[in-house]
Amino acid sequence: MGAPGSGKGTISERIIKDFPMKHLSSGDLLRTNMKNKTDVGETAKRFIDNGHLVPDEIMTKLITNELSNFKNGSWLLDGFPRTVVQAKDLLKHTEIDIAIDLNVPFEVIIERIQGRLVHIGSGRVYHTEFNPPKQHGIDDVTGEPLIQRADDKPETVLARLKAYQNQTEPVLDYFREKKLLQVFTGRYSNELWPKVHKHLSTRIEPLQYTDYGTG
Ligand code: G5P
Ligand code: MG
Repeated sequence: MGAPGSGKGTISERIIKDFPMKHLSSGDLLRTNMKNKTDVGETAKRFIDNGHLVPDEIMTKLITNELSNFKNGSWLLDGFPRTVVQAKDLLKHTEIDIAIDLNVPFEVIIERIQGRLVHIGSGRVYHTEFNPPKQHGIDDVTGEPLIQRADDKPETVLARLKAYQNQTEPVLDYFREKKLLQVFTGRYSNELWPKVHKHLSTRIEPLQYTDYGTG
């Protein structure tokens, strides 16, 4: 859990490097569908481009379908659930052990999102200063071009933050009541990372600990 730009993708990449887990990002899945012009992608685009959430029934179907491929082993959901309806549907479908919330101030987020570059094929995220690619505008792994997300325009970011406050913050209370929620507060992913690693290690044996410093 975490607002747009709070670092869910960044921390997720670190988690799957250090823990034996699979990563499923609802946003990456939607962007792949948009790129491939599937029916889901075409419908989702209308909502995403305006900074609105995609309707619950589409999202729940999409994610629970994908989760059925992850029957064995541990997995990490990034960006789902985003409404209380989605959270209830998820728990009807499966159990979860931990909900992590990255609580980063909105003013930090707005500044960060302006510098984001993404590789659509893999979902890898970069930042012009915080995490620059080795070669400007090029993905380190595939050599393919990086893009700025269409929904990272300032006015769309504001709509996304509003959707987060109205529709997603109540999910935090839902998980808190179920005693699943752990909140990590800070301004930098490097500051949150060791705490997230430690907390996850209480439930799943890490493969290693990668140190990114603290600044
Ligand atoms: P997404 O794709 O899930 P958002 O809006 O939730 O999109 P987003 O924007 O992907 O979240 P993030 O993953 O939380 O952000 O953050 P990130 O990409 O790791 O970090 C943001 C930037 O900051 C990057 O450039 C990163 O390098 C940099 N950064 C990270 N840490 C630091 C730091 O410490 N310092 C600095 N300087 N920079 C840093 O969803 C997109 C849309 O899909 C739909 C919605 O329309 C949504 O708006 N959608 C759903 N709709 C309904 N239900 C769902 N469940 C949905 N899921 C997606
Ligand atoms: Mg993301």
